[in-house]
Amino acid sequence: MEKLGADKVVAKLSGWSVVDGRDAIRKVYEFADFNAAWGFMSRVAVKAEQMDHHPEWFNVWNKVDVTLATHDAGGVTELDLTLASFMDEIA
Ligand code: H2B
Repeated sequence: MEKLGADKVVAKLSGWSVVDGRDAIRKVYEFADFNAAWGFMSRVAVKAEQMDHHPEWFNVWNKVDVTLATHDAGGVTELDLTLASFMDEIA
């Protein structure tokens, strides 16, 4: 899969930033409580399985810290843009 690059992809999104020293994008989502955060993660998990494209993420109570990159490509691709857009849509 062709690398688009983190810079180009964050320009098309809102609230995402380029990870320091790596071709990857990151966003921290904040929800009302753990239940809302976990609901979000559950829906993203189903989508990730369908896409065979999985987030790197870290959850503490109502926060979900997400990093996206395409490991096979060694950088940010269309798959990351698609998954990030899905996350923004349902958050
Ligand atoms: N997720 C992400 N983020 N990048 C990948 O390159 C990737 C993946 N590859 N999920 C898939 C699964 C690969 O590891 C398996 C073997 O298809």
